[in-house]
Amino acid sequence: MTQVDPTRMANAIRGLSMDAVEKAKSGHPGLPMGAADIATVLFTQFLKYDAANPAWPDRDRFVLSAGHGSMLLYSLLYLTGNSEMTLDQIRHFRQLGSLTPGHPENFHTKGIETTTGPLGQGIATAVGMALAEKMLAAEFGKKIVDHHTYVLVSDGDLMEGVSQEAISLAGHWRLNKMIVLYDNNGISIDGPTSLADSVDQVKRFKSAGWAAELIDGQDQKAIAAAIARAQKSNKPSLISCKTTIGFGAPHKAGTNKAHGEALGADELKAAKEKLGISLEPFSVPDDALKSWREAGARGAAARQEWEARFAELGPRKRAEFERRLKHERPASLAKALRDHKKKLLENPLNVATRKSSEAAIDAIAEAMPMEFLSGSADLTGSNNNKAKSAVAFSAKVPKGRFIHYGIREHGMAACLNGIFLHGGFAPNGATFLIFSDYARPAMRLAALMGTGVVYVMTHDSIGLGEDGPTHQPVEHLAALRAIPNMRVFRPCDAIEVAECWELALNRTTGPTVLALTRQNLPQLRSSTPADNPCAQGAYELVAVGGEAKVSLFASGSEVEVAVNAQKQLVERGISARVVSVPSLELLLAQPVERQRSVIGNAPVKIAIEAAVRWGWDAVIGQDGEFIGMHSFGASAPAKDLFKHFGITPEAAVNAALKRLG
Ligand SMILES: Cc1ncc(C[n+]2csc(CCOP(=O)(O)OP(=O)(O)O)c2C)c(N)n1
Repeated sequence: MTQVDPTRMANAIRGLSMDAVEKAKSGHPGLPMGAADIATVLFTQFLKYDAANPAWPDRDRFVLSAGHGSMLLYSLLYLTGNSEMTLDQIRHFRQLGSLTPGHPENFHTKGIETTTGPLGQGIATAVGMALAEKMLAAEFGKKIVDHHTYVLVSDGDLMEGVSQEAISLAGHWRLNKMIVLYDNNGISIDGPTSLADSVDQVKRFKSAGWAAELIDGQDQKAIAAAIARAQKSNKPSLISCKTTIGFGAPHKAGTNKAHGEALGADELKAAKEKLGISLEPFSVPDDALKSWREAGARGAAARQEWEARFAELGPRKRAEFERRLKHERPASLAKALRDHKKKLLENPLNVATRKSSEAAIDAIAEAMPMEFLSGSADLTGSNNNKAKSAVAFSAKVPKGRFIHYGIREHGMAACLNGIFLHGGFAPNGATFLIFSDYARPAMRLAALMGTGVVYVMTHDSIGLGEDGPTHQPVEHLAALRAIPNMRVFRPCDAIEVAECWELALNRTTGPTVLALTRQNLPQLRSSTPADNPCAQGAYELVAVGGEAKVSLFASGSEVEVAVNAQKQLVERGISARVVSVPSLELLLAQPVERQRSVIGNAPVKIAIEAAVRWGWDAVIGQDGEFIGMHSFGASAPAKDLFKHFGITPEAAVNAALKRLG
């Protein structure tokens, strides 16, 4: 190893970060300057990674939870020798098309583990990564899976509520290979954190079952000693590193002026002079760069040793590991669901879709027992997503494949992202649809990143009944459908449930919501075409010979309402058809021709959904009839509520008759 003063190594990060923010005239120099010593120690002495192979399976994960400090990460990628992260990319920080966007995007830049920026998400996602590591290590052995998850958090990360959910879970699960480095600079945007905070973070983490200590975060020896201690702990570890934001900037260091704007030419020059950095923009001394590159190549030997160990595995185990990490589904899954649907045709299941989902889950878990990973935010008995064969996961039972998340919807959703990003599992998490509100920030990130996670969201309308309007979603379907790359399925019966589960599990480029009922529903389908009719979002469930006068569109529990309305219309001599719409946004994403053929051109178009109208105009037109919710719900038995809010076959029939004159 080339011997270079480690402070000069850290200064390389500081110089690049200052210059990039200065050139972009936007960004956050304070965090990279303050946390440069932490990052230098971690990346040169501890982190197991190979810059030439950023996706090697047994690498340590590093998550920059405080995504606004992105220049820290970009500097590290460049310095350690990530082939795509050139100096030119750093010069184009925050510019269109560059690999250096404002906040780190894992789907955009190689070497970034997860997308961060919304504070708190990174640490919560990292818990999922550390959990996946523990589970996979128990299954495949420590020779194949044995890595740490390091996270750099800021004050803001630890103020966000989701961090509490995350650290509670990590402590409870004894995720001792998770090590959180806290950039404790006591400054946020408004000024000192004392304006709004007086939490003792060391005590807070200790009370959640972590090892925690406070150190001088500008002292590289102290940082190294603390990480070495953390690696030996049998608990997850917090290292609270007291740092100075904007370290080295003579006037702005230690103040909120260093947080989120360019330092300005004078301060930048003065900072560089103080730190002994060349005034030439974007320059790194040769010896420092050489030393950084050596650090980046340090892990190549570990990777090669891992590859040799991996090669010793039997061919079946090797293929299984590779398949799992690539998120490919086993052939047994398609067969299991085919058999399951066949059984449903023979013995129809007239139950709530949450119950028919449970039946589908039993079949799925049999086909992929170790990778299908369910969990619930304390509603297991209501969400029905625990397979009969599944055992509860715990610190002592790492092979368990059902996770009790406690009442932590947000932490659960972030954890699902981390599990998926780590690889090896097809995770789903469950709660009531109404509480998607509590999970939404992580769900949005799932859609942005394209993580193939599944949300089992039961109690999906006023049909849940007595719990009343606090628990009855009305705007949630529309709100979730509005998220780009989020797939929302609201299946109408046991067959659609099986079809939607299949689509959800095979969708590994984005998340899927399964909105399921509490109340019983009849099995409406009498065939299971091989091409899975749910795949196009909507299909004709009840056809009519010739031209239809009325087209009825519905999702989920209201498909039954539409089917009954259709019967009544036909009895009155009015030709009517029913289109089941398990996924409105998927229908609207089909080619126009396909949409036209499904929507048809009946003079009267009626949509029925026990939710708000948003989105349906694209199917029924602005002048179409909508039978659904126009307000919050109410507390009463479900049957009374559907009548009270006018979501009945009679209401649909009356609307059609009125239109037809
Ligand atoms: C959920 C969320 N809320 C608000 C913001 C906007 N924001 C970005 S950084 C920040 C706080 C900065 O303080 P700190 O976390 O201590 O970072 P530092 O000042 O040390 O860079 C805020 C409020 C955000 N990114 N995410």
